[in-house]
Amino acid sequence: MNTYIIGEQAKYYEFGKPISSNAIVEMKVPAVFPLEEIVKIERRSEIQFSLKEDTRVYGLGENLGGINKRGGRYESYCRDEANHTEDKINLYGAHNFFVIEDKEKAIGYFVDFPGRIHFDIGFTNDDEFIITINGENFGLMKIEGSMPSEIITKFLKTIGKPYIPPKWGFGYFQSRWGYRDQKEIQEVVDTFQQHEIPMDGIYLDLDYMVDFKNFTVSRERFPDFEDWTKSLKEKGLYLIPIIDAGVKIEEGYNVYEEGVKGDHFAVNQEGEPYVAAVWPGKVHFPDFFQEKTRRWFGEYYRDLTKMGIEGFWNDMNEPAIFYDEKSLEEAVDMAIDCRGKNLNVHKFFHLKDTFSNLLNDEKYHQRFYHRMDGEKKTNEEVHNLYGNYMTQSAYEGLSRHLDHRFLLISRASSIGMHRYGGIWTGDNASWWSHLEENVKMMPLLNMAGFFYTGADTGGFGGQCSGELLTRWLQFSIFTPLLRNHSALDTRAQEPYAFDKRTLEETKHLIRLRYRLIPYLYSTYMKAVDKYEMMFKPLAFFYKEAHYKEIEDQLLLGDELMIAPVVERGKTGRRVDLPEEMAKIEFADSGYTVEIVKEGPHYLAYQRDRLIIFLKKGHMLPLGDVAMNVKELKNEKLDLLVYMDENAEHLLYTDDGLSIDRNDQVKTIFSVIHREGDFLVDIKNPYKGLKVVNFSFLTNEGLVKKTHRINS
Ligand code: MIG
Repeated sequence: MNTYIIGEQAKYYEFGKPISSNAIVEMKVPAVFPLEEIVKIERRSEIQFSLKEDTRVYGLGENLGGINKRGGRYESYCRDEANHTEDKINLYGAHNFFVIEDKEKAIGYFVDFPGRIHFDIGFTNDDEFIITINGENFGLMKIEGSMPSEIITKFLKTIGKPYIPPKWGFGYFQSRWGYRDQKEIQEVVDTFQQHEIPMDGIYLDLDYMVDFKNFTVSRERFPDFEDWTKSLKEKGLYLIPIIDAGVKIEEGYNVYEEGVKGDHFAVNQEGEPYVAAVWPGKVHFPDFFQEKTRRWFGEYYRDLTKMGIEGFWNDMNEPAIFYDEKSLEEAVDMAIDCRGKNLNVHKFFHLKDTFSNLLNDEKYHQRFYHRMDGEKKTNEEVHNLYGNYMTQSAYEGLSRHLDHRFLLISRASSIGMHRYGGIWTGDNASWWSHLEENVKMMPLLNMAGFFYTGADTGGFGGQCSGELLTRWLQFSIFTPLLRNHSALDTRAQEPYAFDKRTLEETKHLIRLRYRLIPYLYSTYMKAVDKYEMMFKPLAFFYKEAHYKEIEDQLLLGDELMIAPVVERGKTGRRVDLPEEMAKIEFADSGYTVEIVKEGPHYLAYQRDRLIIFLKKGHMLPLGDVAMNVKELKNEKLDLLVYMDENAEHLLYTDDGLSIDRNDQVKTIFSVIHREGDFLVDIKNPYKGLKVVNFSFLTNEGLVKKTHRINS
């Protein structure tokens, strides 16, 4: 075993010869420290921790089950899981970082391994946390610190800065699997405009392609794609096409032919390109583990950037597999064998299960191989890196094709991929419990480095109600990625597809999102620059056991606390304030503020309101409403200041597009409260800022003051 130090105080234990998981970017410096007794290695490896009465375990990123993972079991193994029910132990991401905390101390661990890992966190035995790693070669990073937040910052430094989207990525996006063609999508855009609901664009699902072939555009359904894309973009609207991992096997299709010629596809045991079936029918999977393949695949994104596209979503890259040739053949043979027979119940169910288990059967992963630095690895061994490398390929390609930032999200991910793109959290459903999971998952995704992220607002599968969409938006207007997306054949989910009440409520919320963009964008950038989470559990900052257990209230940035309603039929909810805060209640016509004392409260929270909390000594900036980010000028800025002796706020006011972030242009607002007066200073006011409307909140009430910028 070798031991290293990474950065400041992250220790790294190397067992055997780990396969790089693409996660750590900071240098490993050899150092000597004692062997952890917790590790046991036989063909598989086991790490054991004992859990005390008050031990909590936070982390594992994209997983169900809330913030404190104790009492459950989970798996790191990227999976196309279409049904996120409570019993599911893995989803699309493999995020092997967690923090164990008890009264005395907190320690963070990252298991650096690209294959299957199982986490039994006090599930089998209440006082035992057992990690089973499916191999002998792996790394284990250990980080100590006084608070989880400090440990997480250290961890984020070792894995490198998260991907930064363009500012327009903070807009609202409408999406639907099932928008048939250009005409239908244009109608969606027009209807948003008629209702004066802002948006920054539309995600294009499978149907824009010809026969599900990556990097093609159906001329039949999208007759003038280039001109349309460009004219939308002039208005500040972006189209974001989907790219799937599988490449259709079809003579004459350039990606297929060049892929075969260049040896770019993952191979079977005989060394032939492996055949699986997904949307296009039979496909080969690009072997993203080869550098030359990453470069090769990344070049194709140019076919679409040439047409004006500046954003993509990479889907099915766990990779998802409907069936493979061998298994389908076996299943069909079995069915034929059953023909005409009087099947007993076991045979019948075996037959039935054989077919339903074809979908995403994990044994396929042993049948194809990746080439990694000249070595052949089964997909199973390095499974969690597939989506990671696909997204790296896209990122590097897009960085060559475009001279500014672009939007890129992926479904499958592992830690390290956060440097190349964001993630959406996959095929959730229009269930209240999934809104709640969305809330709880956000901070855990941040822990794993994924900052540009969000769930399908309103839910992907199932039928959404107007009430659910409104309540969901009351949360997701704070998530960097804000996309309303729904599945084929589900109830229409655009804000105007429900009743008048829902339209009014959702329109109001989406417009408010645009007023929040200066704040959200800055909060994102600060989190990136300071290696801090954007969404934070109360547990990471407040020591009382009571606050540690609250998972449906989150801190956002340094300023806010949010406490969304995640249940049907509510007109209020309990909110626990860990300190005195200003409650801001938005209604159609503006907002009201009120200072609320520390402790538990039952607060009215009507559907047509939005309630957030501002911490003392902090400010909330609110910009203008605009129909999209391009049109956001923010000549006038409202600044609500909950005064302490002084308060300061920093806004990132760069152009939102440059890769160098124009040296991070920032505007700094500061206020000093002295002898009943509020002394204001604005440093480096951004271009176009004319008026700042201050509202100073103190125990004496609200004082308003207008500040004009002389230019
Ligand atoms: O097998 O492209 O998660 O967002 O709409 C389903 C169709 C494939 C899964 C994605 C979803 C997308 C859908 N895709």
